[in-house]
Amino acid sequence: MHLLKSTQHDHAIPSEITPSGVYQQRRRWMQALAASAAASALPGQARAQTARPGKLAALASEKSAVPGALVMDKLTPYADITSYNNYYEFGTDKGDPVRTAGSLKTRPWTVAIEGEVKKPGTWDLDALLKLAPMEERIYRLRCVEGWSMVIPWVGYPLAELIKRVEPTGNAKYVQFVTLANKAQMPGLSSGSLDWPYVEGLRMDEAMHPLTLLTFGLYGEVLPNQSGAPVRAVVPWKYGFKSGKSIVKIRFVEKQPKTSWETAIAQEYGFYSNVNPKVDHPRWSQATERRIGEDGLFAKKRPTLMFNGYEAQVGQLYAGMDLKKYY
Ligand SMILES: Nc1nc2c(c(=O)[nH]1)N[C@H]1C(S)=C(S)[C@@H](COP(=O)(O)O)O[C@H]1N2
Ligand SMILES: [Mo]
Repeated sequence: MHLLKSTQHDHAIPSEITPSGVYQQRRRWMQALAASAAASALPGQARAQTARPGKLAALASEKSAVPGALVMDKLTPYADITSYNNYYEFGTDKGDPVRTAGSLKTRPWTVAIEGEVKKPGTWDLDALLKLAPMEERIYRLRCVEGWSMVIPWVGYPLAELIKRVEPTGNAKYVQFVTLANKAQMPGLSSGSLDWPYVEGLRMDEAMHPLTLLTFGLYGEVLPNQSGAPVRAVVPWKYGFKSGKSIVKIRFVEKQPKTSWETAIAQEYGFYSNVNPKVDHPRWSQATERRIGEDGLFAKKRPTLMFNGYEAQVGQLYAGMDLKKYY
C-alpha cells in the first residue's frame, strides 16, 4: 500500500484524456487515511467547498473485475463535477452547493443499519472506509433534467456492506436516509422537498455489482457538494436515485417512499431507470447534454438504454413494463 502522489490525477486534464488513457487509470483504492482532517468542516465563516478535500490512499493499480465498471467516454473535468450539482439541502440552483456546502460537517459520521437484518447497528465512517477494497469506477451519471457527466468515482460495491449485515428473508428493498441538519444545510428551510431526502432500491438492484457505495472522486475524498462523506451511485438510474450524505440504510419489506416520488409521483417513479423511450411528462428523455464538453449549441448525445449499462442490468427488469414502472 502506498499513498497516492498528489499529482495522481493532474494529468487527467480533459483535453489530454484519450480512451486508452482512461483505461490506464484503472485503480484499486483503499482506506482514506489522509481524509479525516481535510474533510471536516471549514472553520469560521468559510462555508464554500472550493478547496479540494485531499487524497484517498490507494493500493497499487488493479483492474476491476466488473464489466461496465469503466466507460470509455472522456472524463468530465473535476471543476464541472464539483460546481454543477443537485443537492437541494444546499439550495436548488446548480451553483448553490459549491458555495454553501462548506458548512456540512462530515466528521464524526456514522451510518445506521436498521430493519430486516440480522446484524443491525451503527457503522463509523472509518469502519466503513475499511470494510472493502476501494476501486475507481468511471461511470456516466445522467440527471433526469437531461444533462450528463462522466465521473471517476472511488468506492466499493454496496453489496459488500449488505452481505456483512445479513439481510433477513423479509428484506425486499433498501431505503437510504440522508442527513437533514438545519444548522448545516441552508436549503432545509426552503421546503423544496420533504426532508430528509430518501431514496430506495429493490434488493437485487442494491446487490448489483455496479451499485457503488462511494467515498471519493478523481482519487480524492468527496467534496461536500458531491455527497460527502458517503453516497450511493447507481449508474443505470437517473442521478436522483444516488442519495448523498447517507446516515441510515433501512432494510424493508415494502417498497419504500422516495423523496421525488413523494414530491411529484407522476413524474418520478420508484424505478427511475434511464430509458430514452420513456419521456418525462414535460420533456423528452431521448438525448442529453454532456456537462463541460459540449457548447451551448453543440449537438446533444442520444441517451442510451439504462444509461449504457443494459448488458449488465437489463436482466433485472426482464418481463417488466418499463413504461408502467418508470
Ligand atoms: N441528499 C441528496 N442527494 C441527492 C440529491 C439531493 O438533492 N439531495 N440530488 C440528486 C440528484 S437530482 C442528482 S442528479 C445527483 C447529482 O449528483 P452530483 O451533484 O454529484 O452530480 O444527486 C442526487 N442525490
Ligand atoms: Mo437529478
